[in-house]
Amino acid sequence: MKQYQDLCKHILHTGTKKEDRTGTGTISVFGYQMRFDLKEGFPLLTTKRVPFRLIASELLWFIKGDTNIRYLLQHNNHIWDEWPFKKYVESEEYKGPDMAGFAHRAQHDDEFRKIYKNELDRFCSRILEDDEFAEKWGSIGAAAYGAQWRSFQGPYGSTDQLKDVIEQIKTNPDSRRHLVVSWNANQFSHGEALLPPCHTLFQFYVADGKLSCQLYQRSGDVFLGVPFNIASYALLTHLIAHECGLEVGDFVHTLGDAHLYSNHLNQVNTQLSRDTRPLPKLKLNPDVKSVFDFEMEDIKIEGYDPHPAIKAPVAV
Ligand code: DHF
Ligand code: TMP
Repeated sequence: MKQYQDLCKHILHTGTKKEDRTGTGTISVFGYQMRFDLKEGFPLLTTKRVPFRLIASELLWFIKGDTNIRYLLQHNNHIWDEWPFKKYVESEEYKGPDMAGFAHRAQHDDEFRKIYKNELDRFCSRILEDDEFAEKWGSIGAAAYGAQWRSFQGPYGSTDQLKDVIEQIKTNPDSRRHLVVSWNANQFSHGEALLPPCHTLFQFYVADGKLSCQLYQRSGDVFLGVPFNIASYALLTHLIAHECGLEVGDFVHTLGDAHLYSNHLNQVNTQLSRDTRPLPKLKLNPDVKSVFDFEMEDIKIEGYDPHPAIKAPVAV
């Protein structure tokens, strides 16, 4: 995927050093757009292995309207653990060893890392086993994606944006209003979200029997989050096209603050030194008709032959 390599190079060559909320430091640019023709293959990076299984289970979690990490843990998906964990260890209810600044400390202090991993494991086990604990501490916030897509709250009640947009694509394909918005300014300004949504808005477009999608992402962690986000929206576009009897068109990815964290630069350079390989193909179970009925076993990726995975710490 040359588009992604070009984005990394663009940030390295033209980006500005910028501090950030997590205290890690970034190189950043403002405003960037990539376009992927989904007919040319499924846009999963080949210059490092990206765990598609985690992307698919996260997307099914959003589609279900779920915001509790219990579903992810049941699918052995740990990409969201740190944020509910942070809320828990900063609360009155937490009585264990001090976890202040755990993400930074775990990177530099081996002794601490063991204690932290142990606490995080215990947290995850309790989310899985204890309903009350999961209810109280497992949520990534009532203003998170799943809730915004399926039950957007407003003065007129709740709106199922995803269901509505699919219905509109079927019945009124030429509409210029096929939008889903996750940015509920009112809700998170009142402390509802642990992380205000990064992918803030997406729009569909139908022409020549093909479904295209554009995402506006306000903030993009180009090494860790963005490869997931590209594949996730590509998969969503495929699922909706499948239900609506359309072919897939383009995925257009527009980024606001597109950044490389200062502790991801070696990893990015390794990635840039590798050749891109042919893209894999997505195979959906033809017997499943509705976006809302897909399960993990109905979604397969074929012909994925990437370079090895590259580890990097996530900024919390
Ligand atoms: N915060 C930050 N700073 N960056 C993010 O990308 C991010 N993404 C979130 C939540 N908060 C975030 C949700 N999505 C990973 C990928 C996506 C993601 C969260 C984490 C990640 O760590 N990916 C690893 C593999 C992880 C694993 O195998 O469990 C990777 O190498 O791609
Ligand atoms: P921010 O809220 O301060 O912008 O921090 C969010 C960080 O998470 C930022 O580095 C972007 C990154 N991110 C992604 O890149 N993709 C995602 O899907 C999510 C949830 C976060």
